[in-house]
Amino acid sequence: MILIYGDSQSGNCLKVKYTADRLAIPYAWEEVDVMKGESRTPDFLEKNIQGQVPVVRLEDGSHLAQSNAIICYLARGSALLPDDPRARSRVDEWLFWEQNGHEFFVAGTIFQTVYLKKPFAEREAWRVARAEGALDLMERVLDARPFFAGGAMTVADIALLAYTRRAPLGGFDLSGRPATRAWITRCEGELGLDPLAQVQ
Ligand SMILES: N[C@@H](CCC(=O)N[C@@H](CS)C(=O)NCC(=O)O)C(=O)O
Repeated sequence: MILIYGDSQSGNCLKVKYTADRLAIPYAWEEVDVMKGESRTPDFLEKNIQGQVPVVRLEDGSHLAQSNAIICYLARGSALLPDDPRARSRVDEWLFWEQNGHEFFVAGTIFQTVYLKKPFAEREAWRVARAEGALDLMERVLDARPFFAGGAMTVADIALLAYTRRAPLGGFDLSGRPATRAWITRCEGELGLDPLAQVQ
């Protein structure tokens, strides 16, 4: 059985949980408290030299880090990750954007409000502006199609869902983004997630 090292407040870690649950992959979960520095101990750095969660110990005893690498590995051969090279490239496009154009801004803001307990008024304006832009971009995409890579849910949606459904925790208002809210509901339905969790 695989072992997921994760922080259950972290969207990057929840991506891995959502994917494993969806694919009925058995796993054990070991909680790592990043705020206590548990991802930076010598023992943890042996598992992931990058000093971050999520990390997964695979069946062969090796470790794999980076949330999007992990979910692609878990989803190989399933409908969540198409085999066709062009279809796969559409999934990759959004996975890369999630890390470079969304996570740093949206998750970075949520980190400040949830982990550091900053009031919304003290969020970093530049980061919030970039996050709002990312959420606006998502709204435009989802106005035109039901899922990021086309007509069916893929790991690209799971990657983007993790922090977008928790965006209100960072002070982001999704009420004026109906296509995004409908997509969140669609993904939550596919993944069997409690809709209330998006604002917890
Ligand atoms: N790009 C990485 C980001 C991982 C990441 O930022 N992990 C955070 C928790 S969400 C962490 O472990 N922070 C603790 C640290 O950097 O010491 C991924 O997608 O897995």
